[in-house]
Amino acid sequence: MHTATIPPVGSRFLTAITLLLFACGLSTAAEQRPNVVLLLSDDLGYKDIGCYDGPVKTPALNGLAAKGVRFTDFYSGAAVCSPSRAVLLTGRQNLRAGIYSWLHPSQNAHLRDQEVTLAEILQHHGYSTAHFGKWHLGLPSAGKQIPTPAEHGFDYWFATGNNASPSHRNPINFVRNGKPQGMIEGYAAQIVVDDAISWLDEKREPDAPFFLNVWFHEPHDPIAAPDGIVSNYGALDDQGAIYSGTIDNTDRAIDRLLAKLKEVDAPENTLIIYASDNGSYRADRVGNLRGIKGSNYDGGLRVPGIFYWPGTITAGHVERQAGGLVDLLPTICGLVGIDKPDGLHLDGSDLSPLLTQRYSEFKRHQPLFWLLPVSSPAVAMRDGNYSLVAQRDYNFPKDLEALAKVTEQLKVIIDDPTLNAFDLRQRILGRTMSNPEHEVIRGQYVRLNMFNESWVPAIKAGTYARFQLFDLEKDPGQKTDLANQHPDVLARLKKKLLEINASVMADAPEWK
Ligand SMILES: [Ca+2]
Repeated sequence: MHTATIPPVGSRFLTAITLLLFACGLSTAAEQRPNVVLLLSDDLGYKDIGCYDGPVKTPALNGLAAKGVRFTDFYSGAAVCSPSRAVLLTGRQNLRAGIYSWLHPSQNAHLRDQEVTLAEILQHHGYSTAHFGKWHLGLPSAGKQIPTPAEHGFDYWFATGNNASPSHRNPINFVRNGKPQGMIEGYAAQIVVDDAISWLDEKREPDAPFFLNVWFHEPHDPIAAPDGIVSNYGALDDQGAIYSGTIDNTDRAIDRLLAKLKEVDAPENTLIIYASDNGSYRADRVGNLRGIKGSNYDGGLRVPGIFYWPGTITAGHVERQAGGLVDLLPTICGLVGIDKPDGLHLDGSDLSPLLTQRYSEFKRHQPLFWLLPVSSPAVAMRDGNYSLVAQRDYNFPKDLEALAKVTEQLKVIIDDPTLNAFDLRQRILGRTMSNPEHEVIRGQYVRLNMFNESWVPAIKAGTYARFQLFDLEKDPGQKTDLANQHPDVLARLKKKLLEINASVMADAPEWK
C-alpha cells in the first residue's frame, strides 16, 4: 500500500505523512551541518577486522576506531540483510517498516513508502543525498511498483537489488538511478567507491552538506577478491583467504574514499560511521559468540560499530555500553542537531552522549530488541548485561513433504555428519554451491523455507516459548541459561519483551 505522493520540493517526492512530520522542523538553509558518511559491510562478523582482533588487515578502519569511538557491544538491526537495513534507515523495528525477512523478487514486501528514512530527514534539511552499493530493500521488478532509493530520500543512487552478481568480480547488476549499467569491470567495493568519488566530484550539490550512504557487498557470498590480496591470507582457492581478501579489499576502497573526503571537506566537518548489517556466516569470524548470520544469538547480531568525527566525537574511546544500527537515526539527528521525527515510534535511542563524553545523559528508552520470525531463536532482547531469547511457538504453513525431500538431497550433497539440523540449515541458507545442479536444489530449499506474505497472519498472532536468559558480561558465548536461577529477572524481562513485541505487531502491516 502506498500513500499518495506529492512533488513539493524540486524533483524530490515526499509522502504526505513525511510532510506532516517535518512541518515544524523545516530548515531553509544547509547551515553549518556536518557531512554524514555511513559505511556498511555485508555479513562482516564481530571478529573480522583488525581493531576487533580479527585476522584481516584493515588499517583504514583501525584508524577511524583509534581516532573515534569503538563500541565493544554494537548490534546489527537484524540477523539478515533486508530487515537490518530497514532498521538502520528508519530507527524502527523491521516489522514496523514492513520487512519480515530478507527480500526476494517473488515477494511484494518492501520498505514501506510511508516510512520516514534517515535519507529523507537529511534531504529535507538541505543535505545532498546519495546511496551506493547493495540496497536489498526492494526495487521495482516484473511490473511491481516498489519504491526505489529515490522515493526513500536519495537524490542519486547506484545500487544492486541484492548481492553483486555473479560475484564481487565484474558485477553485471548495478543500476544507476533506475538504469541498468551492464557489466562493470573490477571488484564491487572499488566500483562502489569509484562511483561515490565521482558523485562527490561531479554530481552533488556543491554548497550543501552531503549524506553518503555506502553499503558494500563484501564479504557476503559469492565472494571474490584480487589474487594479490587473497594470497596474503592463504591459497587462492581457500574460501577463508578469499573471504578475508574481500574485507581487505573493502578497507583499501574505504582508504581511497577517506582520502577523497579529506580533499572535499575538512575532517572536522564530516561524521563517519562504520558497521556491518549482520554477523558473519563463518563460525570462525564471530569470536566467542554463539551463532552465526541468521541467528538471534549474539553471533548473528553483534558487529563492529565505529564513530569518527574529529573535534566532536571523543578520540580513542572504547565504549562498553550496547548500541546498534537501530540507534543510528536518532544518533545522527542528535549529533547534527536535527529534531527526530515526531509522531512515530522510534525503537532506537540517541547515542550521542556516549560519543561526546556526556555519559550520564545517555538513556535507552527501550531495550534493544530483534525479531526475525524465520530465525531460531525468533526473538531476542538485550537489557543491560542480560540477553533474553525465545523460540517461535507456532508454525509457518510450509510444504513439508517437498521440504523433507529436498533436505535429504542436500544432506547427501553436504555430507557433513558433524552438522546438527540447525547448522545444516544455516549452511544451506548462507552459502551458494559451486556445482550448478546442487545450487538448483539449494534454491528449491531456500524458496520452500523463505518467508512469503501468506505467513503474516500466523506471525502477527504468534506467541513464544522456550525463553533463555543469559548474562553477557559473565557469559558472552550464551552458554549458561539462567532462566531457572533467576525467575524474577526472567519474568521482568519477558514482560518487557512481550510488550515491545505487541507494539511492533500493532504496526506491522499485512502484505498482499
Ligand atoms: Ca547481510
